[in-house]
Amino acid sequence: MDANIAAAASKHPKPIDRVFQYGTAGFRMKANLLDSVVFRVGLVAALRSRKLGGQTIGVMITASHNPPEDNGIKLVDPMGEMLENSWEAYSTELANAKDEDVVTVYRSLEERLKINKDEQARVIFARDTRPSGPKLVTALVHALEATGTEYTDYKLLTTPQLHYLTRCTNTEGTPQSYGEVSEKGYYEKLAQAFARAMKGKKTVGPVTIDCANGVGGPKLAELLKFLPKGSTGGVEIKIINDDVLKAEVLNHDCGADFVKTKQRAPPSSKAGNERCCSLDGDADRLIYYFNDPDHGFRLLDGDRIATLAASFIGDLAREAGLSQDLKIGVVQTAYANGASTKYIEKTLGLPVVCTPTGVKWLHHAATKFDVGVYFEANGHGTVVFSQQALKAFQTKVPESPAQANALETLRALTELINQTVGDALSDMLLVETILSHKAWTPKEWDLTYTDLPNRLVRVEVGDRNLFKTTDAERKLVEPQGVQAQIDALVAKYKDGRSFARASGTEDAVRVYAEAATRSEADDLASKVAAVVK
Ligand code: 16G
Ligand code: ZN
Repeated sequence: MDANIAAAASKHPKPIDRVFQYGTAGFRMKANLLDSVVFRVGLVAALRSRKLGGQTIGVMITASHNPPEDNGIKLVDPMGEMLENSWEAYSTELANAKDEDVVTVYRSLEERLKINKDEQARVIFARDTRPSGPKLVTALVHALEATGTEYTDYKLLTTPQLHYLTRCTNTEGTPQSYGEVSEKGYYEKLAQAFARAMKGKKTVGPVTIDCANGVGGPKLAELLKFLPKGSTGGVEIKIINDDVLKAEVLNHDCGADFVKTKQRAPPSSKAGNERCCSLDGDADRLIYYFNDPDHGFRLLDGDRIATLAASFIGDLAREAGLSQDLKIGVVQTAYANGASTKYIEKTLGLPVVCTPTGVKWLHHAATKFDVGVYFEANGHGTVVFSQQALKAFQTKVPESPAQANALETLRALTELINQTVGDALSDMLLVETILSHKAWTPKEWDLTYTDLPNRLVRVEVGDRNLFKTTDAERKLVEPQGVQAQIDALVAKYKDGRSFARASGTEDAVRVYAEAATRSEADDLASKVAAVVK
């Protein structure tokens, strides 16, 4: 086998002088640099599977909201979760090994991690619509074949679909079965749960969905075939930006990242005051928005989805007579608007936990609740339910028709929500369900609280690694003295809050600031940026 691995490795040489790092979202860069990385991640996937007794590991080839010429790769653990933290370092180690050392490092990891050489490795993988995908798949397959790994190529999928299939594969035939192990199984599960959760409620008008010209487009079109039709019990969906044939349009002037960072609708969107939403390039992020006749463009971001979901599920738990038994909480990052945090704590009466940026941190914190709602402001998030919550929804004997109703809706939500990872398609159906139950237009949703004006600035610095944070990235410990200067600035502004952190995906530091007025938020952000520079 060593000879096979060495021979295959030599077909995927590492670019000289490149240092790779498994970051917040795996490896991500210009696609033409990725060949050796993908090959070696294939080796890591095989090791990880064997380490876990032959459970199936997921591999996703995508660069999400990045431009079309980029690509990336990340690993999915057996229950559909992000790769365990310590393995990021092993992936980084193997990705940076010299070509001639690949086998040695592979065997050394096997030894250090006490991996059984005879265990059969199993991997499933998929990719998004980027033109570089098929070639990278070849590199991955070379690694899987050289290591004798059993594999299934699911071709084109959204990232959350691959997470779903990973979990289904590993739970098939057990009481924890997560669903049928097929793409069709995913659509059927979502569509059936949506029909149950809607319970014949009416959706208020159509929703326009911008698919970022990514893999979410064809997959949403597929999902539509399974969804109930008509505004009663169903939803009318208008798809835009679903061109996956022209490579250059992916994420270009559209998609969730464009809408969130530019704070405007995609130019291609002709929407009036109807609700619209945007997915990102691999359909794991979702942002809603609409045009308010009085106030113009209004963004309903991840914080809004979190508050909507938490309030709805909180109400259902109360109606079901379960609010005393279940701990419901919300997980956010420092980027969450201060007004959303206040609304959750004060109006909804629910606890909020803040974690560092990156889905793995939020997800982990959310699992500490019975119902853990987590969303990043950028639209990435989901809801996770504990075993105790699932059991309570199944076994609680209702004392009234209203209780029975609430329990049935809760059960449907646990099927509708993709609990493995944030899933734009599943989150969209969740939002549509909630708006229908509340008979809300986006305007009513928007009126639940008022965002504090805020500003995000990207600051180019000499070395971003000098910036070290604590307190869920809300405070800098290094460089020394910088935090004191930020504190002094913040103190001068009403409702002021600001933090600086090194980006995990770009060579820059990000500064976030919010304050009582637009001009104060802008002013605070630029002053803090000047301190950081
Ligand atoms: C990654 C994260 C995303 C986070 C972003 C922050 C995952 C799957 N993705 O894309 O959640 O918001 O990084 O980027 O965890 P930054 O560190 O450059 O600000
Ligand atoms: Zn994404």
